[in-house]
Amino acid sequence: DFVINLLKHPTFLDDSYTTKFIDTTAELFQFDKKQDRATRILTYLADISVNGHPETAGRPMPPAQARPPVPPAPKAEPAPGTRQMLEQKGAQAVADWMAAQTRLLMTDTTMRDGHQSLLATRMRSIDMIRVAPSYAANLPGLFSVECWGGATFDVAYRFLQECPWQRLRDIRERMPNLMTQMLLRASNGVGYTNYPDNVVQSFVRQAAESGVDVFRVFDSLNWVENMRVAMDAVIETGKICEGTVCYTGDMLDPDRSKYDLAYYVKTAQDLKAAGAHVLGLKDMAGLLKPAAARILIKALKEEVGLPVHFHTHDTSGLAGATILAAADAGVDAVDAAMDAFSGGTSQPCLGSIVEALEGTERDTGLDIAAIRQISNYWERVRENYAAFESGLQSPASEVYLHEMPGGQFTNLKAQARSMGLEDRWHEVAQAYADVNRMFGDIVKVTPSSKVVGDMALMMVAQGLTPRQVLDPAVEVSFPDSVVDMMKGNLGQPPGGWPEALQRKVLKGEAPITDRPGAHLPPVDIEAMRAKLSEDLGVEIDDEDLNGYLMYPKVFTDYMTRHETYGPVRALPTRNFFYGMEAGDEISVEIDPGKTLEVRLLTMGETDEKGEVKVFFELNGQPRQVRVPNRK
Ligand code: BTN
Ligand code: 3PY
Ligand code: ZN
Repeated sequence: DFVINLLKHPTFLDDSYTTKFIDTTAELFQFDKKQDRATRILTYLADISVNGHPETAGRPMPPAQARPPVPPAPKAEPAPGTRQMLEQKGAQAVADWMAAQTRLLMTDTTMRDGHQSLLATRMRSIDMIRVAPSYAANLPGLFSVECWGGATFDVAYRFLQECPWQRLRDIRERMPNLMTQMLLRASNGVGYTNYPDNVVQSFVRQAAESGVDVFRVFDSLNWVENMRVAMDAVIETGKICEGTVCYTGDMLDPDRSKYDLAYYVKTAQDLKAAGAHVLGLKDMAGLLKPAAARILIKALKEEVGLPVHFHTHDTSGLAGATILAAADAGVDAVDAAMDAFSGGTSQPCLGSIVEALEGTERDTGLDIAAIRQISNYWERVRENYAAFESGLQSPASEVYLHEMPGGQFTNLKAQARSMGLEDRWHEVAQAYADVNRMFGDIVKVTPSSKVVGDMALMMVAQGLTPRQVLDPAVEVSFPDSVVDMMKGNLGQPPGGWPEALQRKVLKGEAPITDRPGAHLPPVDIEAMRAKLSEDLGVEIDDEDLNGYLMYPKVFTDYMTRHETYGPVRALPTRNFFYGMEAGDEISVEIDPGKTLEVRLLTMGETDEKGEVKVFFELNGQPRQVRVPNRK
């Protein structure tokens, strides 16, 4: 396919793409396929303009006064930042440098966890790429920008019709002085299941090559045994391995002694022994209270000896207080999001932390005016995603009951809504807490959190009590994800699974207790490539192949839609979700320097075949596209 070949053409990848490229690589242009891409984009615009986007139907609209987001102008050439240090001195040198800083280092999570936690992960690449040069020029003192991994990989292909690898390359290129950061679910990659070792290794290699600098690696049960394959693969690339322990429960509650101070220190020491350059402390639900943070951070710093990078969520409304307590206790780096993407189930507000520490020993040194300007951009961006807002209006102390991760909260709520359980949300929250206890009090983070959520929804929907679930005499049909987890296929929690429940779930089948990856034969990756290439009739490069290995069906569906709609990633977000109205005019840059000027003139009546003719002007020339009216 021409589109794919062009986007992946080496000349295009290194961005030396100019019109000269057309002259020197005529073989790519011998069919008039360029026009083809434009037609595909017009087909998409016509379809959305006539039928609406399936994902925004019936959802709140952007505010009437919404204006296109304009990124702040870069103030200067990007000053050298952490990226140069990593390139020139290596991962260990960056870790040593972190530990030697007095100032608090900051990671901006807006482009990953911020929108994952507030907008169901729906932020499109174009909104990130356009502001990346402003970050590079105006905030060169950031530690890193989290912009990849977690749920963003899957959502890019599945819902946004765009290539996650291209997003990474584009951000990397426009932000050459800042380290990019990703979230990696260890053996679960960026998926929900344990992958064969060689798939995990291949994915990590590709992520490093396409532009990831810092890998935050965690396991959904905090089982270090199941993190080694991913951590080793990261270390081998020369990038930064942030071995991460997830925080759960309440460290200072004597009734929950499973996750006490000694547990966290021991896990952190195991991560250090496994080769972590940096220790990640991942409070995915925002449960770490300020008093506990003081004790925990101090102990980790003293007893482990790695720089500590703290991540939390503001669901309770108290995350700012916890960050300041962690800063007092000597944490090296923290995560926060730009104003417009902070608070609630997202990270606490980056600018407010910078302000709070100004003039103190931990002064971040970041330019608060630059932060405000970038945040104003994000405010405009967020307006276009009104359809994906969760409606959560205020802090929720209930988070200490259910312990749901910020990235899951809104998803589970949407799942509950789709099952007609939205007005029984507080029962779902209670059931979630009950399931956690039945499962033996586990770490709940992707994918273990999804299993707990599946079980909780099922109990509320069927009116099952914990007592009934545990009663051997009551027949229960457990969700597949629960059966899989009890088989040991996500690994082992501290202390193992509760035996009676496990027996009931497995109906006599024997669980595994060693690493799930040890039971999965290596995938013949090159055979996969050949087969996929034949099935799709296109060349499959390394990025595509790794996308396919993570999500076979999601990837092939994406490729099939690409045939019809072309590079819709280039559309402004407003038009991607809502199409155009008669008289609207937009610019669509489908390649660097190659821009389509699109005007929608009018839409015709629906004809006898049920089709609508949509009249455009494309770069001044009249064009018509016919699409089915599905309304
Ligand atoms: C998706 O599948 O949700 C994202 C890709 C867009 C598919 C287009 S949107 C207009 C048309 N109507 C549909 O239901 N699918 C296509
Ligand atoms: C993810 O794995 O996507 C997460 O955000 C976990 O917190
Ligand atoms: Zn998070």
